[in-house]
Amino acid sequence: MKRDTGLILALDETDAVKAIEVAEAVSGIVDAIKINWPLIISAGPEVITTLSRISDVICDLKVADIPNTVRLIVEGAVSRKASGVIVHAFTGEDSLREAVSAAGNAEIFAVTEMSHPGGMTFTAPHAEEMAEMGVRCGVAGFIAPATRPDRIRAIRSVAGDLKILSPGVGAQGGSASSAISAGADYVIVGRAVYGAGDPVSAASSVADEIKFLL
Ligand code: NUP
Repeated sequence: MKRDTGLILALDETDAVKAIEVAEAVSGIVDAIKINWPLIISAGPEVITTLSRISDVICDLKVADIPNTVRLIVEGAVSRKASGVIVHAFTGEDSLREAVSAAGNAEIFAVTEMSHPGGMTFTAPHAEEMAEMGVRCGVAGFIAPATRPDRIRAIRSVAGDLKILSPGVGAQGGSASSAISAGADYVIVGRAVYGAGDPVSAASSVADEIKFLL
């Protein structure tokens, strides 16, 4: 995945027609489009391939399963032209290794600590351990919370040069510039962009906010 603007759109729009419109409109401003179950369930998995003609696509499937099932899911996403897949790290080393192997040239991003308040209960206390395991397993990077920049710093201290993608900007209260300053390479922004009256101007203002920090 390139890094021009450091902005990844989280396209959780469930109206497929509107989703494609937003994707096309912001394609020059974002480095990738991340899609999640809301759009995949409403539009079908072929939306991965459709969007891949517009931008790099990261499938945020948060895969959390036994190694064989992880492989089947990751292969399915990559065969539809996903360039990255997000998986949970808490499933352990065997599942994470299988994800990396199934991805081939695509990138696996492991969730270390979730951005919502509930993420502090079970994910935060083990986030550094999960990141250490991710490094051993050969993941491309980690998901770490923009809502808690100090936790991005903690994950960065383990992640070395691997990528950190940070959700939680805007609607969840995090700030794009604080996340990048704390060590994130990319911010992931959803509602504050696709839900804005003018998604292009909303995306541009996030890109402007972080451009001198990249
Ligand atoms: O910890 C996480 N927090 C989070 O918000 C891990 C994620 N993958 N996400 C996803 O990022 C979430 O599911 C949504 O797709 C996006 C954030 O969207 P928004 O809060 O900017 O609308």
